[in-house]
Amino acid sequence: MSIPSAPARRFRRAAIAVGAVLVAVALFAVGLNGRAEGATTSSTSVAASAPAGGPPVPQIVPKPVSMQVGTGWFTLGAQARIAVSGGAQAMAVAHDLAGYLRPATGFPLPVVAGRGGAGDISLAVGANHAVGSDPDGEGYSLGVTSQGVRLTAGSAHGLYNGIQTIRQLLPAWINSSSVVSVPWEMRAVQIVDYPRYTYRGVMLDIARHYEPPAAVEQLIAQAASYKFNVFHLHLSDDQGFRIAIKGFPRLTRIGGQGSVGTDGRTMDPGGFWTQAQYRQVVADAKAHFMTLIPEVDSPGHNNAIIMSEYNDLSNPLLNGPQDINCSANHPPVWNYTEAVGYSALCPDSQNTWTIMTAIIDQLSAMTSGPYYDMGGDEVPSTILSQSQYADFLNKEAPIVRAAGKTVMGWADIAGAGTSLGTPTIAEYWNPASGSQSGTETGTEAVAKGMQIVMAPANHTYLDQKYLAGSAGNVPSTLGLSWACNTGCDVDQFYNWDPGSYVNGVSDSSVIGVEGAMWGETVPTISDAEYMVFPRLLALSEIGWSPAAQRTSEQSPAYQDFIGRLAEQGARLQTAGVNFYPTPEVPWGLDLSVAQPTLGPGLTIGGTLATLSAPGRATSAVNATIQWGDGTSSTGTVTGAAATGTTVNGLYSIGGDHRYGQAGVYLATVTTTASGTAPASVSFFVRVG
Ligand code: TNX
Repeated sequence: MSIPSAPARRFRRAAIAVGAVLVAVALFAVGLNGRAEGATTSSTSVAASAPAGGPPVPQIVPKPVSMQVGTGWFTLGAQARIAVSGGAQAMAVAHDLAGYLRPATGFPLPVVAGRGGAGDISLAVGANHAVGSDPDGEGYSLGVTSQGVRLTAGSAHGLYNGIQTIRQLLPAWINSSSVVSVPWEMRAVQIVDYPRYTYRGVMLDIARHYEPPAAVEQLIAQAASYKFNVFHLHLSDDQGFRIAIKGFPRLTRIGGQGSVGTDGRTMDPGGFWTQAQYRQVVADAKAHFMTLIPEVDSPGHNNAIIMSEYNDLSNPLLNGPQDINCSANHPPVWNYTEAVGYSALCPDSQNTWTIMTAIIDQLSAMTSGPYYDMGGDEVPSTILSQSQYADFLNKEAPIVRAAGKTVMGWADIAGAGTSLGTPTIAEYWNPASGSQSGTETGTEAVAKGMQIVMAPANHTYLDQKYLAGSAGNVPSTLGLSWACNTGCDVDQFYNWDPGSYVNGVSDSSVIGVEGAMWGETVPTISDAEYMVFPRLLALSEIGWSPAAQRTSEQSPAYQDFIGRLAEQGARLQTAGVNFYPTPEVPWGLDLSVAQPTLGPGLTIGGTLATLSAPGRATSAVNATIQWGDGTSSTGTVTGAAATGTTVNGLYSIGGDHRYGQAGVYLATVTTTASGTAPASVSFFVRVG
């Protein structure tokens, strides 16, 4: 039998020893390359091995500050332990790591206190961590040798960031929720890593379309795996109010219903979270080392509040609440379109402040993080004069501060007449750059001593279409294009710099970046994922990695990035995350061994291997099976095709064969597709 020659990147071989029906199978240790890992005692015993050159160079997103790649590798084996020193929080991170690694490996990976030995993954807080500029203690040092993995950090958060890197050092199949047969090898590396920015956020709008807590937690988990540390939750807008507030049941009974496009709340019933659900999501975000920031937009973008409370005449807390309405319409009317800028709460209504104080106080009490977002965007002067607008925010900010939170809002809050105190965080969303008209909100925010989160819509808005034009709208049902009339694909999300985007707004004011997933056109979490991924990963790198020449599609930084991003395709697919397989990214092929069917007699068949091939139709992939007895045949490639709003699924590579005589054969499945390296996987078949 012949062993395929050394692989290109992504080329993998695994060996699987398959016991035929007539043979009692015990452990089947494979001597391929002198290395064999793992075996089970089931009738389809597995022993995975790997290419002679060891695992490929890791393709990590976001790019670490420094990574030295060695020549050897570490093999995570069935006996490995996760050893941890550093207290309860570090112990919790060790359990997180075990939780990430157990499903795909099937290994027990016990978490033990103390310093690990050979073959273990060791986590330690405090000890010798060689991290440089890291004021927030989020950095980590990670060493992989043939003897083991050692992760050290100054805090549990640093450890948590480090375990996300450990996941990416392992094969992409590590994200699978069921056991996968690949060699669990990690290339020898020395990594020192820490973030450029303090604030790395993702925002989700559950007001325009409701999302349940479980869906939001899915996004939190994905964002955390790319080292995001803020989850900004847009809870209220013109079309919906999504959180129960005691004393104001109509906010959710009336305001919680409906969504954009529901035309009178018939198509999409909307929904809201109970306070218990909100607390649970706050805790879940915290467990992922993400700070949850609640936003109830004000004084504009709140027709749902106005429609709920305008006629709340019997509420003992209110006194003639019809004076809350400063909208374009008197009385207010529902508007389920994507229109903006027509609603406003009145700053000089006592009822306004009774309602807003209840919202701010209750949300703040339930929120463990230090921020509360007042919104503050898009109130035309035809609705509220600038002085009324400023008056509103100047009244709201002290309520937020009294509730113990730092004020945050869209950068409009820096406009004339506002005096919100410090610290205040302004989120810059205007596409304008340099000193163009529209950048004033950024420079005004700096002038008022605010800290800035950079979220220019044409580089960070996750609801914008990937491609422009009617033919190119991918997909046609999702996305707006007001900020991206030439399209906002991965290149647009990557090629900009938060610290020099607006003249006068430099890294001395910028605390980070945020990607905003607005919900007008996005009814389901699957659709949201399609819009969020993969371009959120560009923001992950902008927020985390050191400044680079991120200027154009030709720049070395971008070329390096999309090569690493390509590797994330299989990780997203195995994690079950939907994404847009943009043609900008050179997606590859990645294979793992599946569970073939044996017998009757000397036959093998069924699914031999599982293939990740993002963005390629089954017809664009060729599969060949060398059965190990000198014969070969064409494999079938089957699986779920892409739709306008979903990525294609993982594919199954099938084939059937009858061996001429009993024996042990090394079979190899090879897949090829144009423009990318082939992928192969090998497995032993014992028949007869
Ligand atoms: C602008 S920018 C908005 C949102 C919309 C979004 C759609 C800003 C603070 N507000 O209300 O949902 O554009 O892209």
